[in-house]
Amino acid sequence: MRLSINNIIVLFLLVTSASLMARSKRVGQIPNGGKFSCATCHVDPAGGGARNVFGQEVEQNYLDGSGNVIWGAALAALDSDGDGKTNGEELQDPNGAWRSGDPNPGDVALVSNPGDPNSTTNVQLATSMPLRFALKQNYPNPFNPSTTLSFVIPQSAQVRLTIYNSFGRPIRELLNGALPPGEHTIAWNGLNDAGESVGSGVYLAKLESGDFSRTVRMLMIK
Ligand SMILES: [Ca+2]
Ligand SMILES: [Ca+2]
Repeated sequence: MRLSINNIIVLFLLVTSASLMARSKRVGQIPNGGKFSCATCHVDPAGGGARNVFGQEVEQNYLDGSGNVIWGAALAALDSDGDGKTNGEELQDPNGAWRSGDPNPGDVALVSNPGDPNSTTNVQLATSMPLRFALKQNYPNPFNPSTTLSFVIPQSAQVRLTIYNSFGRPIRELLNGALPPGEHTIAWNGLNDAGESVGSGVYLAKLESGDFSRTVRMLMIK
């Protein structure tokens, strides 16, 4: 049979639309896949041709037998483009819990491209838990001569961090002032307010902010 021009055009359109459908189907198999559409997986934003690093990862390891994207914890945990954010963080689904057909997770404005290292979300994940007050155990512990304390405050607040000796007497005010929300780290060099090196023993670090108060025990061993 000789193919007429019309037949060739119809054939071409069928093949093209089939491949376009396959592509747009895969966009729907990635959380917030519509944000960058084909550019999520392809170098050319119009789609087709070479895949970017995320697209290569998906093609090589995360397609099932029918060519469907296997989105889940494993793919979400990788940082395909090496920009310091996991694929899941970039797509607002850090744990890979989203499934095709679910509403898009997180905040679409914060979605960045997992295949483009120049596209990075710098904003706190909209899906992450709200920050809560916390004071972490000092590190190292036991320590000599210095140790580090980390704490989290959920909003801008007046914060005081004081070191007490084992008799409950304050010996060093490490911090007393307003801080922005987030995690903060401060070192204690083992000196008291008089600038003297303290001796071996148990010390307490107490974080206070509004109604919040938390204490950790620290051990200095010389
Ligand atoms: Ca990344
Ligand atoms: Ca990126």
